[in-house]
Amino acid sequence: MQSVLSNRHVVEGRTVAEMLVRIIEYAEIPFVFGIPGGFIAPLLKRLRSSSSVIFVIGRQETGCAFMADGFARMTGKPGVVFVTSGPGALNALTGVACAQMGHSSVMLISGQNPVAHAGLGALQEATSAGVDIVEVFRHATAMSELVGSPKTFRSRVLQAARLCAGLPRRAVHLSFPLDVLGAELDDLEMPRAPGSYALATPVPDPARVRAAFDALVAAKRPLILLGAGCRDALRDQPLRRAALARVVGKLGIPVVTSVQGKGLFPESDPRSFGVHGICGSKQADAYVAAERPDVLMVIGSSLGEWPTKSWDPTWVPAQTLIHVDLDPAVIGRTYPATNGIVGDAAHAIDGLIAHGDAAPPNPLRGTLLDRAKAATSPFSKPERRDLAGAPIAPQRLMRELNVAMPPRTSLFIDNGNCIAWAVHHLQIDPPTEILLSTAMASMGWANGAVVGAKLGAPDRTCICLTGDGSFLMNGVEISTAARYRVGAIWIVLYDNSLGMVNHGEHVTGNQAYPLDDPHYDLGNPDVVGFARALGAEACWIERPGELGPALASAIARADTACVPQVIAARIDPRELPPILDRFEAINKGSR
Ligand SMILES: Cc1ncc(C[n+]2csc(CCOP(=O)(O)OP(=O)(O)O)c2C)c(N)n1
Repeated sequence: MQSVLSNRHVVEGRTVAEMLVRIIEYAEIPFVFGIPGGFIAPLLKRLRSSSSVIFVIGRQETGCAFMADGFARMTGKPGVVFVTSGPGALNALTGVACAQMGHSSVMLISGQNPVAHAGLGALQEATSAGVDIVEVFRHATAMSELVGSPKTFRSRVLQAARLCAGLPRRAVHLSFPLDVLGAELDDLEMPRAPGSYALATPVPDPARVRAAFDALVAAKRPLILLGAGCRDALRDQPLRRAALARVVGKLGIPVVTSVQGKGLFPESDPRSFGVHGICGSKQADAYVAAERPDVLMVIGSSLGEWPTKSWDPTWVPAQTLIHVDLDPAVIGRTYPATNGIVGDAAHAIDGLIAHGDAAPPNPLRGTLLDRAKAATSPFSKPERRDLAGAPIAPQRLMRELNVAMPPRTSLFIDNGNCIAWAVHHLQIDPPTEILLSTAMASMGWANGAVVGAKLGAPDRTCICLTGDGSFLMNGVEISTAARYRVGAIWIVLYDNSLGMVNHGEHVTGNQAYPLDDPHYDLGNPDVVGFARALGAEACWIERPGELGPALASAIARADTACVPQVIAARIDPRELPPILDRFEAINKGSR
């Protein structure tokens, strides 16, 4: 029965649990990730009878939250996770916190003991008599609340949906006592798509954008930095991307991205100087060192540790820093902004494009930029990209990966040396994209995220690039992928070590420990055997030249047979990852 309010709908089923699943159905969210447990029994029962929502049962709740994060990033819809109280919720904590810090829409729904048992020592007690799950998540999400009565159900769910689906995206948590899940609702009216209740994003003040544009044009050495906050503005927006490239080309303004924004602006574009920051491009470093930008416009980056090279003060102009962000709290946080603009990236970029199209070209500056780029390689040790022999040099492997990835690849980078290899050595052009979770930087993140991503975007090639330690931590979600026939692909950098830690200690310990020191070695795990046992098709590659054919056949099998694919590459642990500035920053911080 249709309500008198056109955007509201009367739903079938009377209980809170039935309503909750119904809302997910109406929002056209096809998957809920999670692991069952007694305190969410009414939700599980309702999920069994859903005709449009599949319950993707993961192997560990952290992985479920990672999967939801990957799904959300691919689809723009919230990734929903159902877990039980106590260990179920606690296991999800790291994954949910990664989503919160990575601006990804993840909604965690946990169950807990019935209200009548609160404080009486229930199994997996979720109040302060046990582990207070709502409080735990309050410190790691944008909202964590107990829905203690059917009467507050509607307002809490709408509030959570608003926060989760609006920009900037966030993680939220709602916890339901078992008896509340089973309780009947008086009011069955709910919005058809709760996400549509997300607040409109603030539009940047046009006068300030104009002033920013004028400053860039008047500058002697301008620079634009695009962060991950530009993803919605530039992903799947070829016209806006092309227009931006046209304008910065015409005006001779170089563009860098943050680590998280890598590839949002095509890195092969003549005006791109790659990533500025830890593991970034040597062309970006050379440009800011030689030219010392006098006007810097930052769009959609919170200017945290990565893009600022651990808050290096030297590259940021004192006179003119224009900083555009949705979150006023980050504007001017690291460096004083002379023109702080609260608003979304799309409008800011569109403003620059409109003014730029009307402005005269500056071919002279373009020539200077061409020269600056030609003078420096983007790579710290370019010759190592050609290394032959086994084990494979990671630099060489990245070079080969760049060629082997088909267009429209979504490459999820885990946390370990693979960040450094990928961020420094890959050149990413849309529609291929690179996704990272470098704020929380949890090992294992990409291993789960790639599964949710491929579920959300089956037409894309979804690859997880991971170290072997991270693979052992969360690669178990291969079993989930096999169970639900998800053709996600893993490339495992196999060095039999927690390499990043060993390399960091090598560099900061005056080389007291060799690069292949066995202290952090993993005991030669057979990761190919592990992957096969979980249901993947898997192979080793040992030498340069083997990745291309292996990846081509993995992609074909992933998409035709829908079987997860794992390629384990034996890499040389003696190659130093290009992340030495971060090792040095840690070293300084510990003194
Ligand atoms: C959950 C978690 N635990 C510990 C760390 C600290 N840490 C960062 S990288 C790393 C080693 C990763 O090893 P591996 O996945 O094998 O990648 P490699 O660096 O060898 O390429 C560790 C322990 C972390 N980031 N996340």
